Amino acid sequence: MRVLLVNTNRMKPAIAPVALDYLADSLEATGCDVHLLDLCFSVDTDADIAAALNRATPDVIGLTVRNTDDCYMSGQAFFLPEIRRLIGQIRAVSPNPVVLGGVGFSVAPEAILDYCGADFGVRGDGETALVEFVRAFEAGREWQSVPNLIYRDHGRLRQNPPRWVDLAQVPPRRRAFLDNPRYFREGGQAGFETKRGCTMGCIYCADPVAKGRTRRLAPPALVVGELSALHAQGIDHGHTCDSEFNLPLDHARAICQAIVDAHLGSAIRWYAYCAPAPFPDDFAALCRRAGCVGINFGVDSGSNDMLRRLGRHFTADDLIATAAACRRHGLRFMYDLLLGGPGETRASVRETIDLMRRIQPDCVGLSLGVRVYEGTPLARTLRAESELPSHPHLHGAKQTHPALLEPVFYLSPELGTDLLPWVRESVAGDPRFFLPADTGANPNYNYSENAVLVRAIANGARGAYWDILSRGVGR
Ligand code: B12
Repeated sequence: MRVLLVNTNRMKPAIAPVALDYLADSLEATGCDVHLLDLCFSVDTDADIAAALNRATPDVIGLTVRNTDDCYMSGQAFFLPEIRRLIGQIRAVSPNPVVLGGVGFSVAPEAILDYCGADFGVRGDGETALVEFVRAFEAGREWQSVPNLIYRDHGRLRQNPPRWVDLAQVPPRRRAFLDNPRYFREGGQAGFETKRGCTMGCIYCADPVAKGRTRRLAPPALVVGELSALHAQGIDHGHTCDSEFNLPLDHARAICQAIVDAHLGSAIRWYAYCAPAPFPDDFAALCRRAGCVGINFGVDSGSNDMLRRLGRHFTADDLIATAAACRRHGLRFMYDLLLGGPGETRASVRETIDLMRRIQPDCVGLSLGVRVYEGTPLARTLRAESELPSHPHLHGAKQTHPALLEPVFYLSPELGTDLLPWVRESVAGDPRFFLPADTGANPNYNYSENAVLVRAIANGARGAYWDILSRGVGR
């Protein structure tokens, strides 16, 4: 069977769709002939679609939808209309099934499938599901046995029960399907994954919705093999693709130790998303020995009251201790804020900004307004208060799909109006704070179409985007 895998993410700097490397490995291991259409670098998407379909004559066409939108209140880029249009172009050339998958897709899979007019969808892990879908399609079998599959049955959408992939059973990750060297040249880093799933209860987060709550841990040898494969292609800067690398801590330790044992710690510099706790001192030391050079901590707030409301499991004291551990072991670190959630006031924002000024992380990413995603506790609470999407405290798209597809953001009414000038003033020109693009001198904390980053990477900058921006490269 011939399968065409299509990358639909065209944001710049270019981020490789890691998923397609993984899916290609699994499909090829079962004898499929797999082709790539990477629209990220395309200058004429319609011509490239026609050419790829004519060349590959695929039996199945799979599109990855990593991002439905940029998840940033002052940006509000919404990608699904373009993906719907691309599917229209595909249909004009090929009658064969179009399958959607990806983390963005998996947040609201049925609604997105319907919106985009695709034939099938896979929610969550794709390795087994896509292989089994292709087999079922080839054999003309029914769809019921294909895990995670969404399909139409007599005009109604049905979703098969999920089956999580056992990451000890996937083939070695060769990282050879995509043009990873080009992504490295133009995107400055390569993603790699150490686990899936999140058990935390943060009220706004779409990760448990898209990835499930069951943790699937990648064996350390799989991760080391993947990093070696990237390194052999000249790629020496990486970024984890997990929700929070240090949860569970034992697994993160095992990954770091395996990287050290494989002598990759001095060859590769990598960055991770982490939770602010647990982050013990010896773990910080081990991370550094394993080649980790920087961490983006999902902090959200410096107010204990807000942390509790957001469903976070740590306190402001943890932020102080974690910062000290990073400093002691030479890790650069960023604290990521999510301001404006339920209960946020100007006093709690002030408290947070003051704490950041005291702690002095290398930089502070400031997002204002909380993207409300279908399936999250926040969406449920807001729905109980008022009909969605017409809830009075939702901002953004004037009209949005009932499944909240177009970007909408919650902003606490207690914050009042004219917020951005006030935030800018509170930050008082401190260049460590990354703000929305329209706020002037500070670095723009939206990595979608970020021209400063694109330029810096073209000039040789490598690493996590916050690190590149905070070093002032390209400014
Ligand atoms: C790591 C990461 C980053 C890193 C990337 C590092 C790197 N070099 O890869 C950085 C920091 C750069 C980043 C930036 C951004 N990110 Co980001 N990122 C992630 C994260 C944590 C991992 C993505 C990933 O690669 N996962 C690993 C792969 C293997 O998983 P996967 O794509 O889900 O694929 C699996 C399945 O979905 C399925 N599958 C995938 N495709 C297909 C296709 C088919 C046909 C099938 C059948 C199955 C299938 O199979 C795969 C294997 O099982 C996700 C959240 C998450 N936990 O996934 C957010 C996430 C993707 N990011 C998000 C956003 C918004 C952004 C930004 C736009 C933020 C901003 N405004 O700046 C930018 C965009 C950057 C860009 N230029 O593209 C959102 C997207 C939300 C949405 N609904 O659109 C996410 C989901 C986080 C969130 N919950 O809000 N990000």
